Amino acid sequence: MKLLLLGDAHLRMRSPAGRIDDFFQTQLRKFKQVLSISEEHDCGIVLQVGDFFDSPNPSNVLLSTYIRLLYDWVGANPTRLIYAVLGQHDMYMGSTNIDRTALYVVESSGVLSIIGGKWICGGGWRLWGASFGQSVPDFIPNKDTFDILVVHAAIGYPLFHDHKIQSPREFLDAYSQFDLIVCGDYHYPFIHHSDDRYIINPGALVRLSRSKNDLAHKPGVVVFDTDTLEYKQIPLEIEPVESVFDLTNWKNDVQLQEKSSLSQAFQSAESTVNFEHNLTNYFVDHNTSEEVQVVISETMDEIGATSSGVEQKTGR
Ligand SMILES: [Mn+2]
Repeated sequence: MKLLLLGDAHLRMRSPAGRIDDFFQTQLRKFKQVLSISEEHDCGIVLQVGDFFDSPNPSNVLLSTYIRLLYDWVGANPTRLIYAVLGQHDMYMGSTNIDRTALYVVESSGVLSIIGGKWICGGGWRLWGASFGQSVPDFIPNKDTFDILVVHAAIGYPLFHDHKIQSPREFLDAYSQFDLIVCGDYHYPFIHHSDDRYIINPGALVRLSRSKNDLAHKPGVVVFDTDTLEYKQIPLEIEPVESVFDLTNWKNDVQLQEKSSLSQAFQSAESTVNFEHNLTNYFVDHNTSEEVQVVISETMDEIGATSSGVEQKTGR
């Protein structure tokens, strides 16, 4: 079976700071390229590592554009499907209540399947998922099945001083029940293997910032054959950084560069923050009136941002 591995996509309407191209169109073009590559290489299954969207509630224009695109792709060959987990960007402040998220709408349209803690089975292979913040499914390995994990978690190589991140090797060793681990969250590609077991991050679909790492990033996808364990990194056609980013004074502007790496650091730190916990602390520190607290918690319930309440929908 051939899989197409797709990294963090961060589909969004508005251009990130510093992008001077029509970002929506650029991203759409790239996504179409990904689907074409899946056809060329005969990959019936696309595995997407989370952060499919840049936010849990993108505009209807964005949502319908991608549902239609995938609908046509699946319609041309109904055995095709995209499997995905949720990244923190797909969720409301890390909440595992996914039924109000855009990715759940995409799943409900039948063109994508969210993978949870229980496996989805094919002939001779099993697919498991761990969305952001979820624990990795534990099971007794079966040597007759090829077990695949798709996970959104901080795995990679340090990007800045004191960056605490689990290395691909550590992660691969820690979860030896899997033959292939496909991961996202970290935006830069890597492939690491230990004997016949692989951990792969295909890298983000887009360059989102003017950080040093993003400017050097070459978006691409990975085609992986589970029968032969052969893989191929396929670069996407992209424009040179100078055509898509405003780099005027960039090289001399240390402040701007620092700001960009700081925002990268913050994005990473954000992944360990518990919003509800911080909010409660804020209420205490600022003597917030009960009336205001009620309004805020009702709003959070309404958007599905609280960790209690609606039953968790992943894990099917
Ligand atoms: Mn991401």
